[in-house]
Amino acid sequence: MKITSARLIVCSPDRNFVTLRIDTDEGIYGLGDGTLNGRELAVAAYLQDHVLDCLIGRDPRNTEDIWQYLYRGAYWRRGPVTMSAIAAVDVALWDIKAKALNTPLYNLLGGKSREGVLVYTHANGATVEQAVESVHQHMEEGYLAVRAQCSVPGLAGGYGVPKGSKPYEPAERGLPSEGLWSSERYLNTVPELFEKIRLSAGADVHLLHDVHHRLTPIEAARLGKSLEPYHLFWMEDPCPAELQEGFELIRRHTVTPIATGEVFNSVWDAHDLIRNQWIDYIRTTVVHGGGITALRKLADFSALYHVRTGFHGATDLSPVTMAAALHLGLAIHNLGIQEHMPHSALTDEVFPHHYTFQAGYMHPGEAPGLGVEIDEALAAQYPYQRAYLPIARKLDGTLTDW
Ligand code: KDG
Ligand code: MG
Repeated sequence: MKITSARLIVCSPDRNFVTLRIDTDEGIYGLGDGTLNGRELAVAAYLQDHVLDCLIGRDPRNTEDIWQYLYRGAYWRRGPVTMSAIAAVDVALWDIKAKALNTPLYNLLGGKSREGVLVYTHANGATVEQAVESVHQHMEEGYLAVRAQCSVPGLAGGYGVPKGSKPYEPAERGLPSEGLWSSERYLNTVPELFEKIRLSAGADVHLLHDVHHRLTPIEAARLGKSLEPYHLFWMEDPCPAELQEGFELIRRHTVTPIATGEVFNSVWDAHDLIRNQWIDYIRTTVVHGGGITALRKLADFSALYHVRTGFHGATDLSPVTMAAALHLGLAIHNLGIQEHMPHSALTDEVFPHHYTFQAGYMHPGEAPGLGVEIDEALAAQYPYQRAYLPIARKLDGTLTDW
């Protein structure tokens, strides 16, 4: 089997996506996702200008060799743009390989380790009360695990809080907006939020929270400690993770489980976190972490240290990545949970797919390959529109993590 063409489809059905389609001489094609929120065109240019021509004539079944060719062979390694580009190719090749064998992708990754993938969704509110209500709504929809976020008093909006009645979407069209942040007010609000949720929702529901890199390690340690009575499933991205040993300090002070890694691109970003058991869940995604070839290795390495997966699954990862994550999640032994932030109806229309949600679990479906298509005619009606993630500043104007 030989690759005969590789081309990009960049579209914006409610938000931007970069999709790669690879075709073969046997009439089988595969899809890959290369979406990097706010930097989509950098990945598209990397693929178009430096990668796609190199694929022509190669056997798409040689996923390991092609991965090494793009990673090692480029000399300049890692980084979100490079690794998202490699992921787009890698996932499309796994899609082809599974379609050629007429089997769902999970069968090539070890087969089923479970009947469904436990997922969590997002409850948001401008106030504590609204967020509590939102948790209950999602429980009624069947979710067994819910992440809760609310605004800090006096500071409208912020990460995870929708503007108005539209579903929350992190990127906004146009140039970046700026908002305000106060760690002090935040640290005083979050324990109250989880006290109210736990009291009203009962002991069984899994509760999660995303700090979104906004605290220092000692502040995160305080938060983790204050959340212990509400036994969270995890506290996510407690602080920026460039300094891996910062997590040792958090770990020393709290038994609230820790998840991190949605911005990681390589096992090397998490090497110390994992081998020192400073985290409980690794969140690196298929799209930003170099594809299925790389994520399978990361999951296996994590398993040696009792670290489970909790792959990122926000709306800025296309349905192609969602499907890839579900196939991987069904197959690996050390699945923890999968994030599920449902796409808009329009996005789902552009990317028809076989994955399903039922009673708290998702399943990738039984279609050969990934089980995701793209309606190119519909996609063409929604061209790319510039959009960025917001910027955050402290009350004195200092730029801080959003
Ligand atoms: O593009 C940024 C989003 O993917 C991120 O803000 C979402 O933190 C996130 C999450 O946990 O879903
Ligand atoms: Mg997050």
